Amino acid sequence: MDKEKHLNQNAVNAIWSGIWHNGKPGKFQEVFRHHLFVEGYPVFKKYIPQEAKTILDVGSGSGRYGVSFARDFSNTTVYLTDIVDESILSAKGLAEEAGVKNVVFQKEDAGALSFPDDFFDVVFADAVLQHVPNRANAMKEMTRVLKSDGTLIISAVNVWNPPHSFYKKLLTVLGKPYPYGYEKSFSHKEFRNLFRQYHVEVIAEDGFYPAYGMYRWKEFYPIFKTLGRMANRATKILDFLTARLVSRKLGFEIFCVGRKFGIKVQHSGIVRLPETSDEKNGSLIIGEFDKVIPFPVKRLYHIANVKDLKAVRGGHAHKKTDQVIFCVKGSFRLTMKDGETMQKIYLRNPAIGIRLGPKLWHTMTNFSKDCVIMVLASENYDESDYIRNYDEFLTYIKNNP
Ligand code: T46
Repeated sequence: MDKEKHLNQNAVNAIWSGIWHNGKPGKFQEVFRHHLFVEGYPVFKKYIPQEAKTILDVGSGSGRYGVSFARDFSNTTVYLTDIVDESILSAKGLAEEAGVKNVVFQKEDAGALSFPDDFFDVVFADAVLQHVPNRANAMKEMTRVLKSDGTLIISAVNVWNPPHSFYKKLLTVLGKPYPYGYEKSFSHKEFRNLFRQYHVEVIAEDGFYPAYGMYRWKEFYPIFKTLGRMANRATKILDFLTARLVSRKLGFEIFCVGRKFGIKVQHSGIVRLPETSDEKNGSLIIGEFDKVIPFPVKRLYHIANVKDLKAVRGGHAHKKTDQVIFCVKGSFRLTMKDGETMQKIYLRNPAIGIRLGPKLWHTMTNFSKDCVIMVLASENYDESDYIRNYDEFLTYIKNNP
């Protein structure tokens, strides 16, 4: 496993502005020929829905992915964004060369995007999260600007690509420090957990170019150029026989594709609390009631210490009480029924609450051992406000549409 050096955002920006500054005009076509891109692009492309109208490329770098999406999805507007001016310049040059017009260039910090909520059909970030010092902010922002049911695609270097880890070690031993020594390698498990934490349902996992780690050794011995190519062919055959198992597990880069969940039942909604966080000092989540809670709050209660993991709580609806439910620690499953539609959601992010309006049947199950729930309610406790029988609930909503 990598031992990451922690760099702040300015230091990371300085590294990248140096890299793109060297990408002088005239060399732009080369980025399309780079092996990593040649291997990666077709694998990413198949996860972009044909009907996507807006794609955000976060940390677009040279622009090779964003420009290619714009070329291949001509009814889409692709927003290429990067925190480094030199990257934007490189990407603009590439778009000009490729002759694509359906592109927008914007300087953006992945951790503080200027776009409104629920704006993009696809948010794509190739090999960016591994460079971002504040990953929580970047995840929060990327999922904020993504539409409900939109597609999130995030890739990073794979912790399970031994040739790459070895390459980094060898550079260090030879006194040639790896320029991105601070980068974090990811596993699929980490991606899955991260996606779930931000309420994005994982729909696919993939990876590409397992041989790249070895191909890079050509820097030390030229023979590895040939061996890397041979290894690449071998992995392609193995992938063909194993439904891409080798690339998915051992790819130099791996990625996760997810769909942002949306509320499908009536009388509900998502309440997002602003959050500031950093990897070292933790997070601060703020709820100014009059700004974020859609009703005046009269009561707060917590549910905790659920010892029986098979416990079932809730199993009722309210006639008048409006509520927002948060999982401040651990996780649980919330099932909601409005009489026609049922929806199940795992709550696990303390900054994301679910509104439980009146006339919405709700049940809480699958509690983690450490689960702590917090509920804000519009009314004080009143047992006569509860409907605790499902048939009665159905009759009630029929008579009180
Ligand atoms: C809800 C879900 C999300 C009170 O006396 N005062 C209160 O403020 C509350 C919330 C409960 N109680 C009494 C009523 C019951 O005798 O505490 C007992 C347990 O309540 P209940 O079985 O309703 O707990 P849950 O977890 O099933 O439901 C609670 C809330 O009651 C309910 O409004 O929407 O959490």
